[in-house]
Amino acid sequence: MKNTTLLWKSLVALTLFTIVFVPIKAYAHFGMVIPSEDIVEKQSQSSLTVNIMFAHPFEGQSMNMEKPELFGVFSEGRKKQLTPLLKTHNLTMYADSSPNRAWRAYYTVKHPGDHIFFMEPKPYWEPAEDSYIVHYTKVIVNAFGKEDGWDSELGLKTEIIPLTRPYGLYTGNVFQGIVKVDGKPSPFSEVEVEYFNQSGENSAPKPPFITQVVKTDKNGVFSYAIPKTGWWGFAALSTDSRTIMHDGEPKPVEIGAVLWVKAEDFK
Ligand SMILES: [Cu+2]
Repeated sequence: MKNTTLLWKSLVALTLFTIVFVPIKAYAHFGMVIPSEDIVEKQSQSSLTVNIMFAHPFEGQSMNMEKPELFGVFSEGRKKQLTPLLKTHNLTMYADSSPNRAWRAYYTVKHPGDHIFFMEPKPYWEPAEDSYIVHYTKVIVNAFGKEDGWDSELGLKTEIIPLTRPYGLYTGNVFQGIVKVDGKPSPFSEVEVEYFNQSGENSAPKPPFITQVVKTDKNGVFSYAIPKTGWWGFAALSTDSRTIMHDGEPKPVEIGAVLWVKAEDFK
């Protein structure tokens, strides 16, 4: 009798242990806006291909993405709508078994200065998180030697404003940004950091290496030292005050302020 009780207790304990310790961390999603060049020096580089996708950048998987709500560029102090330039694009990342819908725009940079490309996607329903996801995504392209405007605030719902110039970064540089939600600094909030593992040549020694996590300080500022050459994405996550109905139920909306920067090694 006693033994049976003990057996049951062990079974219950084992079950609880399994439930509690099953990994709950889903892959990190990132809105992505990746231009063919982040520093345009000459006319021959000025026709940019800008790829827009929603993906797991390290693990090489993409999601089907609806046409973004808004795509544009901010330069010379003004925002220009580029949504009509968007074309669908079949994207197969290295771990995708079949292509997924992504977007692409061709844009020619005509004048010197910083160009901030920004994208607001349609809410993406993620069953695994029982939540919608909206990643307001930015990338900055510098043109023809004029460094002016990269630290401008566009007034997005949530936004990372770089404190470090977001181009011409060496591998190993510390990158800093301030996270804002509704125009106010967002203290002690989580920023996920991920490497765009384009070729799939890189692998993580253990799962926590895939998505790096830092938090903002009391002023909404985060810092990250970039360990490898290539594109790096920063996604500052929070929950929107609005909900969106899904199958007759209001569901939370994860909003992300995403910024992509490129680091390079010494030549
Ligand atoms: Cu996903």
